[in-house]
This record gives sequence, structure tokens and C-alpha cells, in this order.
Amino acid sequence: MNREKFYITTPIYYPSDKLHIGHTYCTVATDAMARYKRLKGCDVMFLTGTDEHGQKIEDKAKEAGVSPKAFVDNIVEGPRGVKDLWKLMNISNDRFIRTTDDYHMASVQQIFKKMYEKGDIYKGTYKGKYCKPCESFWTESQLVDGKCPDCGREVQDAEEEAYFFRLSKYADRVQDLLENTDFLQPRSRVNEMVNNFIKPGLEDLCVSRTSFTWGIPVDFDPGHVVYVWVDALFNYTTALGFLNDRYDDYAKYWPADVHFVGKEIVRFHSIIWPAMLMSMEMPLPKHVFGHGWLLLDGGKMSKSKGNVVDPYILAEQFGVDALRFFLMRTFPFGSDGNFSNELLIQTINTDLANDLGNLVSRTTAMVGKYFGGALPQGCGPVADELALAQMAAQGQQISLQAADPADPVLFDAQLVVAAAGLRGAYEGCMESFAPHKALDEVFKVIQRANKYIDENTPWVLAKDMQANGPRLAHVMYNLLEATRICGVLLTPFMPASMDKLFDQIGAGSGCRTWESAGVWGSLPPTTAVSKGENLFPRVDLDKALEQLEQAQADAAGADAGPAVELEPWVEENVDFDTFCKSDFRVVKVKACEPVPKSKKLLRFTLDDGSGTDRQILSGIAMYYKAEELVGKTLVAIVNLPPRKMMGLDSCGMLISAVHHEQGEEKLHLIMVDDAIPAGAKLC
Ligand code: ME8
Repeated sequence: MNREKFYITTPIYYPSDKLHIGHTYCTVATDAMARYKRLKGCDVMFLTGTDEHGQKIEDKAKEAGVSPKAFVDNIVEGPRGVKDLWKLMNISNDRFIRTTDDYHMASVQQIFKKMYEKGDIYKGTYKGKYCKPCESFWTESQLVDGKCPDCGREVQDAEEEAYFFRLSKYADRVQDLLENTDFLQPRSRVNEMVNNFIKPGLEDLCVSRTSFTWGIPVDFDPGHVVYVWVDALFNYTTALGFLNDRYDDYAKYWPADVHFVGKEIVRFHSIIWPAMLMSMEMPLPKHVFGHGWLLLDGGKMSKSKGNVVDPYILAEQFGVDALRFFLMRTFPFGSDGNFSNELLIQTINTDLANDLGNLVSRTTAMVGKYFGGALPQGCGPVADELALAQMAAQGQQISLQAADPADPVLFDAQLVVAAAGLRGAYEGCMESFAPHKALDEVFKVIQRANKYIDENTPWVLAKDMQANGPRLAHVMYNLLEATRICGVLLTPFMPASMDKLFDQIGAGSGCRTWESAGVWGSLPPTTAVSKGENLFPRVDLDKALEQLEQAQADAAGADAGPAVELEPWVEENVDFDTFCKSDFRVVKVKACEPVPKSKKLLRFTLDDGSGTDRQILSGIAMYYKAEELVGKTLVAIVNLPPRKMMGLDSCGMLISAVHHEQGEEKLHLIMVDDAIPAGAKLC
């Protein structure tokens, strides 16, 4: 049988900084969607990766004193890098593309040439504005208050010989695609694209650069590198083997079923991307979904603003599944949402500890206590319930009435209808890319099941097992079955925890499937139940916030400490004049103390010979005790721009020698003869 294919992608991330919770949000959403489709039996291809070229990366690497490749290698493959983060977050991508992979680069060169040969790419001169952080070209009229309309940062003048893509040629076709199909979702993003970008007139797009070299060379015109967005967008096809031999499933998976992207890159995906595909005469992706941002204090997280939230810290403290769940449950996927630690903890406590966790632990504990861990034969669904369940599963509206509103048969029927109809409602939400609504449906059933416990008061029934034993067993069965169905549908969001849940309620592999989630009564009645570990322990808000603060402070200290060992950038020599600009001075330590809340930072008060004390923070507390350094004569570079660490200014950097011994890093401050006066210049 031919399985339905489903090809889904995340944006490929810029490895210019460590990824934050906003990046994690999009990847977790894509993962949940991919897992949902796999659960349904689709043949899924889930692609993610990294977008490694461009001026921003080149500049960052220069700043770090390493080659761009070494720089991105460290962020992508290094400890706590991109790949580590996706592993930690249990991301089930089938493929990972790096745009520095040879096969991708060779394919992009061919793509560029094809569009050039067709006449859709031509040579001209670019004159305008460029936003380096966004790698975006702008015209004067597009700027907002003279700044980049996407990120609000300063733009710079750019004038260079460049190749252009005839975007204007495709304006009408793109407008038609946006207005008359469901290509771009949510629908609200369509007006923005059409009114802000297409109607004012689409200008041809500059698609090559000459002022830097870190990109894919235009092979027929050395000196030009391909604009990073052309390079990046085609990743979705090269990763399937388009114009390369590395992979062989372009025919099988292309066009993509959906690209999940953040709202600020919708323009690239819904205007530029389809236009280039039209030029290449390639099929268009079926959907682009532009999700919202996670905001912190009302603003977008960004490393430069210093307000990023580290997913490692949250996952380590609260658990991967709790974090995955929180991201998908709390923020409507198409809109912005305000992130806060309090909200995270509150969601864990309300939904996971109280609602789901309690349902599982109460039910399994009662099956243990009243039935020794296994229900008796015959406690499963009765014929009326099966009939109701079937109607609910088919999406029929069912109105339940009973003469006595406290009739236990009514309670049973209400639970059965809610749980049996859940899969259909959930599927509708997932198919329209609304994971938050799908979770809402699941939690309505979880809440219904908790109410069912209170309605049936099993502890009262258990007082007379002889009379009430069969009824109590049926109640327990219904609870296990409702829990199981919810568990199956929560699997795409919390895969590891749901496996544990299934083990506790005795649901074997046949009861963990999509099919079984649509069939009430799939759980064998006599299944062995065991109350296991508490799946989602309650979090103490104050204590957790305190721990988080500490972990964040430690991480900030670690960031300020010696960098991970990187290959030096040996390709470029420093010219003599540049070298001479570095101002190294002898300094005397007047005072030294640990920085509160940081494990790594020491705060130095130094005499640099100028008559005014200089403060430098150094991440060396693992190597030296503060008091042993007082009075020492050290070397510092004093003309670096001041840097804030843990709220304190650091004006310069102390020089040390670093080496490795048996895999362990050793650091020695450079100490010089005490006879040398403070302020003496090294040259
Ligand atoms: O844009 N909340 O890479 P990127 C939600 N390389 N999503 C956020 C976010 C936040 N606070 N911050 C970032 C690029 N994102 C390009 C993509 S695809 C061919 C090339 C999302 O690392 C952002 O919206 O800057 C984007 O979708 C993704 O992270 C990658 O951002």
C-alpha cells in the first residue's frame, strides 16, 4: 500500500549564536506535527538544519578570531550546540542540512546558473540599504524611521556590482497564489504580504554580493557570492537530492507539504521563494505557515538585546517533555505570546501535575488498591457504550439525557462520548496547524475524566466491594481507557512521558496507535496496571524561580569564561598596524573578589598607571582564589570596548595562557616581574 507522504520543514537556523527558546518553539512545533503524521501512518520527511553563510557569520567569526567554518562547526556540532539541543529536545528530524555541505553548495551553483541562463538573473549595480543582522536589502522608502523594517536596527549603505533576480516578473502570479489559494497561513498574513510588499511594486531582488567572501561562489563570475537567502531557501530541495547525488528522494517528497516559519521570514517564503520556484519551473510547496514570536517583556528575544531564554536551563530543570508541552499548549501557534518562567511553572502545575498527573496517579493507585493491579474480566465497555462511542468517533452530535442527572450511566456515557470523539476533534486542529487547539481538546477530556472520579466517588464504592465491585471495576476501566486515548494523542507532544504513562496503565503497543485512539474499548479489561513514578511532579514556584536565577547566572558566568577551544583562523594574517592598535599594559591587582551568584567570574580592581582604577571581570574563578591574586602584576588589554557581565562593566581583558592536560583545560594568568610599574606598555 502506498502511504501518504508528508514533507515538513523548519527554517534552517543561523548558527551565529547559541539557539534560544524562540528557535526551540518552532522546532518543537514541527516535531509535534511530524510525529502526529507518523502516528497516522504517513511517510514523513522532517528536515531541519543550519544556514551558515553570509556577512553576519563572517563578521562574528572574525570577532571570535576563528575561521567562519570553525565558528559555525562549534555552534552546530559543538557542546550544547544546535545538534545537541535537538537531541536533548527529542527532535525526530529525518535529515539535517548544513548549507556549507558540499552537495548543497554545488546544487545552488547550478540553480543560480539555470536562472541566469533563463534570463531571470541579470547583472547590474546595487545601490541601497542593507541590514546585516537580517541579511536583507531595503530601499530608502521601505525603511521605518530610517531603520530596518523587520528588526528595527541600523542599516548601512551598500553599493556594489550585483546580480538581480527578476522578482517583478512574477509579481502577478505570486499575488494570485497568495490571494486565491490557501498557500500562506494563517490567512491574516496574506494581506500584510500583498499590501506591504506586492501592491507597492515588487522590485527585482539583489541576489549576489561582492563585499565579503563567506558564501557560495557564483561559479561563472568569481568575486560574487550567492545571496544567503537564495542559498538558504533552496535547502528545502537540495536536502532531497535536487541537482545532486547525495540524496534521491526529491521526486518522492517534493513539493513540501508545509514550511513552518517565523513571521518575520514569511516574506522570503511566500514571495521570493515561490517566485524563484516559478522561475525554475518547479512545483510550489503546498503551504507556508507563519507562526508568531515568543516575546520577553513584550519584545522579541535576541542575543543582542541580552534577553534570550536558554532552553537547556529550562529542559534541565523542568524536563524536556514539560517544556515541549508548555510551548505548544500555551501560545496560539499563529500569534505572538509572552514567555515567562512563572507561566511555564503554572502550566506545568495546572495541566501536567494537577490534571494529567493526578488522573494517572489516582487511577493507577485505585486499581492497585481495590483490585491488586488488574481489573476483573467483564468490566469493559457495554453494548450501549460501544454504540455511543462509534457515533462519537464518526463525529455525530450526540445529546445525552437522563431523568436523573446523577445517574451513573449518564456519567459513563458522557465520558465515553468525550473520549471517543476526541481523535476527530484533535485531527481537525492538527490538520489546520493549530496544535494549541488540539491540546485544548485533549485537556477537556482529561478534565472530564477527573470530574468522573469525583462523580463516582470510587472510595465510597470500595467500602462495599461485594455489592459495588463490578461497578467500581467498570469505573476504573473507563478511567484507564479515557487516559489511554488522551495518552496516544499526547504522544507527538510528550513522547517519552507517554511511553511511561502507557507502561503504568498497561497499554501495550496495539493500544498506543492512532487507530486505537479512535476505538473506545481497545484496552483489554484485565490489563496489569502499576503505579509508577510520578510523571509530572508539582513545582514549587518560589524555589524553582530561585534555582532558575542561579542557573542563569552560572550560565552567564560560563559564557564570560574562556571560550571553547576553536581552530584559530590561520587564513588571514593580522597586519602590523592592526596589531599595534592593541594596547597591552602591565596592571597591579588592588582588589579581587568573586562576583555574587556567578561560579566563574572574579571582579578585579586594577591599577593601570592612569591614576583611575580599572575594573575587569574575568571568568577564572575555577582556577584561582580571589585573595591569592591581590598584589600580583598581570597583563591586560585595555582598549577593548567595555562589556557588561552580570550587570557589571568589564573594561578590558586579563591575558592568560590556556592549554589542555589529559583533556582538562588549564589556565595560567600571565604574571610579570613585580618591578615593572603599572601602566607599562607591552610592545
Ligand atoms: O531566519 N519566537 O534564521 P534564524 C519564535 N536562517 N520564533 C523565533 C524567535 C522567537 N523569539 N526568534 C527566532 C533565519 N525565531 C534564516 C532562515 S530558512 C530558509 C532560513 C524563529 O536563526 C524565526 O522566526 O534567525 C525563524 O523562523 C527561526 O527562528 C530561525 O531564525
